[in-house]
Amino acid sequence: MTPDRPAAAPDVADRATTGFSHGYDAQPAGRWAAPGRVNLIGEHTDYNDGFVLPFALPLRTVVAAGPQPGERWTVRSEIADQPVDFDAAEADSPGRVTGWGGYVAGVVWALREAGHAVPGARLAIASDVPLGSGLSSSAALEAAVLTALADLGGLDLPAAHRPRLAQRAENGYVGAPTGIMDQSAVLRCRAGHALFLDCRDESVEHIPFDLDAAGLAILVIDSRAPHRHADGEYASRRAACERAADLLGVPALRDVPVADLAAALERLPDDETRRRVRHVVTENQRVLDTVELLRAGRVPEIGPLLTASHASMRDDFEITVPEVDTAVEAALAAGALGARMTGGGFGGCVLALVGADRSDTVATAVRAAYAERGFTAPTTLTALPAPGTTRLP
Ligand code: GAF
Repeated sequence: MTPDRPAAAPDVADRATTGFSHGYDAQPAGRWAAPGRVNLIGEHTDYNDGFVLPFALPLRTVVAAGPQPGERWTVRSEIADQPVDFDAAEADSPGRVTGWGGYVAGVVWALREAGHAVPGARLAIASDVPLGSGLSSSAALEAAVLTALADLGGLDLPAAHRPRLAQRAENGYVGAPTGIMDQSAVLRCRAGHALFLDCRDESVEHIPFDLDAAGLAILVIDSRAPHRHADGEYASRRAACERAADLLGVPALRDVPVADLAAALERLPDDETRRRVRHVVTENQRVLDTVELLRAGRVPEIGPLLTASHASMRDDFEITVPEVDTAVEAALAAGALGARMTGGGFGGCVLALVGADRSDTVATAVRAAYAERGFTAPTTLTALPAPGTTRLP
């Protein structure tokens, strides 16, 4: 997003180092960076054991960290005046540490619960990932902290196990019933690629996503819509999907192929449940179709799938709000090849697939549509697929 701080502000990694050295009067042992993400397509499919296709953003959260004696963790953040400090007993009590510190304590809890000897540490956090915009700032924080603690403690933690641990922090300590997509994206994505993830077995394929070569760009538009009851609505969508899978006698909605959708819908008791199921089943198919097109190098042709995904979220899953619908409509009217809300919904960001030379025109059109409706002006970013979590040199 267009950052609020001046363009000449220090780089995020330098800010984390400075936060550490000022806060602790010492130099960090290392710095770890984790990106935000956007999801190209596949929304609310992850907790249905389905498919998703996110890619990492060039916006990062950086954690500078160093050891601390005993089982004690101290965390400073550039968004807080006071550090958060907790010991093993607090880390072992889910929900005890609240606010942004809860994500850090949650990672310590998840690692300890899995039997790892987590080293005491001092940490300083800086981030360019906007909070509350649906770009996975929480997963970025979890991933950077997890990777820092794993490296500092020399923990035996295979890369493929890390997303589940980070997700466990969020589900079990913070108490948000999210799926596995965001943590997988920020930990496993590769530059220049989208991550095709099967959320049932967590197998991945890195799909080349070379927007430059295709003469295209992804414009990410922060809708700036206030999150309206997002947590409760997310949980209720998840519960509805699980109930529907029970009614249909399948382990998860992933097990309903699109060819069997009509028959499955006939077995469901009400229109709302039918629409929730239709979204998930058709969205899984749209992910598979998008992957096929990308594999064949037919990038512009994914546009209609993105737009169909948005319509499904708006009409069947009912997770969009006027601001995101306006952004999608204005982007399409200004020539975007496809556009959709990305992330959990009820606000957050919209992505639009645009000709590389149309990015400014589309952004201007969205701003104009917003002004006409009296919405808070949106911010925009042109996103290229960036790397996942890394230790910085
Ligand atoms: C949020 C959740 F964290 C993800 O797990 C996923 O369900 C997404 O919403 C919707 O696709 O980002």
